[in-house]
Amino acid sequence: MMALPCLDPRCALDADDERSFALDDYEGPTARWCPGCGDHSVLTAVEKLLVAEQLKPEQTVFISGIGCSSRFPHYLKTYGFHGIHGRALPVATGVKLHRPDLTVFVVMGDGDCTSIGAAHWVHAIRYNARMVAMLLDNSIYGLTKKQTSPTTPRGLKTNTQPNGSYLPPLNPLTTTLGTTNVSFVAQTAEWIPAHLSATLRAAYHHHGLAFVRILQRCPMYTASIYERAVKDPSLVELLVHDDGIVVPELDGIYTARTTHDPAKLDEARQLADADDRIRLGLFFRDERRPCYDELRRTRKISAPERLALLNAELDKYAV
Ligand SMILES: Cc1ncc(C[n+]2csc(CCOP(=O)(O)OP(=O)(O)O)c2C)c(N)n1
Ligand code: SF4
Repeated sequence: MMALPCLDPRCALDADDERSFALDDYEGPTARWCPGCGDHSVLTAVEKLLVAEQLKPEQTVFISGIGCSSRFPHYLKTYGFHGIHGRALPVATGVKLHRPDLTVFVVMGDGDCTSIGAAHWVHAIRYNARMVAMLLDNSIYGLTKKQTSPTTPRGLKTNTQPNGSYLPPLNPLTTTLGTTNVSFVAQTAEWIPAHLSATLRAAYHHHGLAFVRILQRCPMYTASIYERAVKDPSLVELLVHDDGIVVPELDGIYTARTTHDPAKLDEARQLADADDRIRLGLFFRDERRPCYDELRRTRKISAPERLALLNAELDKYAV
């Protein structure tokens, strides 16, 4: 889908901008994640997306909470906000409301989004402001060194539950798909770069809040979780459809497939609920759902106009 023309007057200022951007224009300092951490792959895929879409660094913002994954904005030369644990989504919604001309990306860990940030998560999905929200799910609190998170698999031993996690893990896909006004839900895996890139591209072009759960390896604390699936493609099933995420490079490698029309919400919920295998692809998309940032958009007024309005109000009380 074509990006909407921006209504913000500031955009008109650079209509003649003929700059082109290379990787170097986005790449920040060397990332300090552990060797083999899946966050590196996500950063690479995001940088490639920025180049492919030629996003202006000064009009792109990455907003995160706190966690290993939330260090993301430091490693890019765009604007960034490394904020408060669990609060990336409300900050991002505020940014998008006030600066509709910016392209907003959100980076959250599973603790960040689905634990302390859970209330914000549900409401941000309902608000459906235009942004890409990435959940980098390594099923653990990484930064604070191996505590159980809501997505930790049952039985996995952690520092807070040394006898094994007690409860079945929360499913971020079904939770998101169950939220009123949800408009885009996809799942991908950072160890399949072609699928990751295609998913981020679809999310970027979505009109609304695109929620992408990225299965992420944490070799430090949850190395065992995706070990088998990384080596054996038959353990991964792709959702396929002409309106879904199409990745021809994976034909012949990932042969387990289910055809799913992303317009079908009930089917998406059923597919997301099954925990017998890893399913990747576009579960749901509906671009007709209302976006809060568009409904609340007001005409920008200049400082002299604002002053005139204020004076007119004050004049009402003049004696
Ligand atoms: C309000 C608040 N509560 C708790 C913390 C401590 N804390 C920092 S990061 C974190 C969890 C990080 O885990 P996750 O969000 O899954 O990201 P990861 O490090 O795995 O990428 C916690 C509990 C904090 N910084 N602020
Ligand atoms: S602790 Fe895990 S999530 Fe954090 S940087 Fe290391 S490998 Fe990555």
